Amino acid sequence: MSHYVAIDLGAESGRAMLGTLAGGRLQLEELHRFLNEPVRLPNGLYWDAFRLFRDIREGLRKAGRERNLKLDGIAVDTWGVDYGLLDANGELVVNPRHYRDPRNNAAYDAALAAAGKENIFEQTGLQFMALNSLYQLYAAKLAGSPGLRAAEKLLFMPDLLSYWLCGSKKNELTIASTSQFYNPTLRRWSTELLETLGLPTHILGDIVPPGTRLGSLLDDLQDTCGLGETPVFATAGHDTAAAVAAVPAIGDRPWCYISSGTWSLMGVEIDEPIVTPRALELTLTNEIGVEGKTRLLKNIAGLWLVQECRRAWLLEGQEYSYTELTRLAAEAAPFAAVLDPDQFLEPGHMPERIAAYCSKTGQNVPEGLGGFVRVCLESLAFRYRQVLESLESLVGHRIEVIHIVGGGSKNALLNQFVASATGRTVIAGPTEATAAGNILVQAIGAGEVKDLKQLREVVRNSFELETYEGKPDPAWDRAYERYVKVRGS
Ligand code: LFR
Repeated sequence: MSHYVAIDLGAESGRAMLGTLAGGRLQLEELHRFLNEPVRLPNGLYWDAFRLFRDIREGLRKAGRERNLKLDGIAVDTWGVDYGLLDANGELVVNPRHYRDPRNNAAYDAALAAAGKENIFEQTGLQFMALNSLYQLYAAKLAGSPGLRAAEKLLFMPDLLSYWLCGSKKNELTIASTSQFYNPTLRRWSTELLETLGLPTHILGDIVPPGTRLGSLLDDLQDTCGLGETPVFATAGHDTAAAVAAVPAIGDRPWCYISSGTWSLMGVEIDEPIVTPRALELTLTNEIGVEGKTRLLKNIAGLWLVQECRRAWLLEGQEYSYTELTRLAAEAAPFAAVLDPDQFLEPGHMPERIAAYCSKTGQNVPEGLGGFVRVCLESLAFRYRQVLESLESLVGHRIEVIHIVGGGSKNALLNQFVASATGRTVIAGPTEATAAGNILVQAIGAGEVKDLKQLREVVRNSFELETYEGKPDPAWDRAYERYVKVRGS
């Protein structure tokens, strides 16, 4: 029997998850859960990196001191794109900014003007989002950041937290591939692109594949946490890559995945990136996965809309859990309005913005909290159908099965909507795909699990899955046409 800890950080919360692997089955248990709250300062929106590290240490302390465990590995995964900069002494000279920091928008326009959209896509194969690390770095340059000038090393969030755990400064491949300065075709940093934009290239480090042992937990952490010598691994450091690794796919029916949480990441797993004008037109992205696979996918705004509605209602003193909100949505009238979820990426005033969008597009404003949530969930399902069609047109075959993994796969109403909107088979679960992927990639690194295929076998043996059969449904088809009109194709 072996024990691993996955540190899994999402945009709303983080967890230390204990994974116990025995007889080809994985059992997960939450050791410590904590909030991940961004900090708004006069000059921008940041992550509280030190606070996160303190909570990581607390999770490890629970494993060591409270549970008396000996761990076979620890690894960190986080959301993508954000990074910290270190000077030559390893001091943090630029604290990680939050990817929703508004200063990225201007830098995005300026970078596209300077380097050219086609050129950027040819070199990186990545979808265009102002939050990508490339535009964050460019924003720092445009602001004349002294931290950027002093920087000797760029570490993405999982790299940075792993450095604080074990002292090794490496760039893990899956997270590096979300930056938009990694070239997935040549499989190396796109230094040419950084040079075109006058950005430093010496801050980029060695890229290591997921499953690499980075080092051992530092002595003082061993002491505080009551752990002995413990390997620290680079797992699939990008949470989406970890989740995709843990998709319980089997058989010959072509499948796609939706990693569902704050974001919905919808895509397919393929052997080589597709960096063609058509991929650019569809704004699909080629990120790298476990075993060097390509995650051809699309970012969709996801449950963020519901999270932000909930937060707004909470500020008004109306407190509802996600389960209650989903129940209200199930009771609300169908197809009250349709919206493009990707128009709502910025934080704040979500219900008001949704209402304004509905009025502007000549639709009725949804009624009640349930009405708003239902519109968000139905619109997500429409967007999934649209992205499914894009993926199919690019890979050139029909996709039969949609695997929904991650926290969002608990939402049975949304799962049913997806089956109805697409007419495909939906398989939901595991909800803990990211933590499972994190741990099982460590197990590959430790030589306990052989490869991605075996990893998926372990996942299938370990978690219950729910299946929803989709049948053609004229009411959904009509509503989808309305959605396409409102959104524009
Ligand atoms: C999901 C995710 C997405 C990435 C977004 C921002 O948690 O990692 O894959 O595009 O967060 O980093």
